[in-house]
Amino acid sequence: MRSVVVAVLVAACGAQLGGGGGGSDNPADARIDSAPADAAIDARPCMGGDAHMVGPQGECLVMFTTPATYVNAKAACAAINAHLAYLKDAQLDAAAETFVGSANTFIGLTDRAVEGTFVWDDGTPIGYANWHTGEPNNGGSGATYQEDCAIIAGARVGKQWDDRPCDASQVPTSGMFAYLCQY
Ligand SMILES: [Ca+2]
Ligand SMILES: [Ca+2]
Repeated sequence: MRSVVVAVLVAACGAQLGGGGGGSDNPADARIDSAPADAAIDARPCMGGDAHMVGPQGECLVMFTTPATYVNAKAACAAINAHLAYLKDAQLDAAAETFVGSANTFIGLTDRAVEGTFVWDDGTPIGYANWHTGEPNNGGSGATYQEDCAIIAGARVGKQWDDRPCDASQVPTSGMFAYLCQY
């Protein structure tokens, strides 16, 4: 049974890669090899949220505009078998920043584990980054609170990323934002 599932996955992946032409098959193979047997390539249609769009690599980005804490936003993404967005390249980041408009929007990037070291929620160290000038600043000098969760700063001129409080426990007027899920 398992070999049948893998064969289907390989076939589906081959079909996806077919349009690109000439690319190496190795990354896709590695993904299949390391995936749990039941982790099918996500063939769901892109849907849900207050708005959704298909990203440059076929990702589905799902926008929720009702402000939530980072923890609740992360849980809400998990509830639709998604995760807070990982904007690991400029192409996806640009698409996401346009998509969220002027809303300050949580993505799946924090330095909650080690202050000053931002990692994506899947444990990947930050590579591509698009911080707003002066960010991340953990609230700036003299701040009496922590900023450990990254947002697309939709409300700032030029947007880009900013670290903000993960919830409203330390700053009642901050810490709850719209959020962007991805699958
Ligand atoms: Ca921080
Ligand atoms: Ca900041």
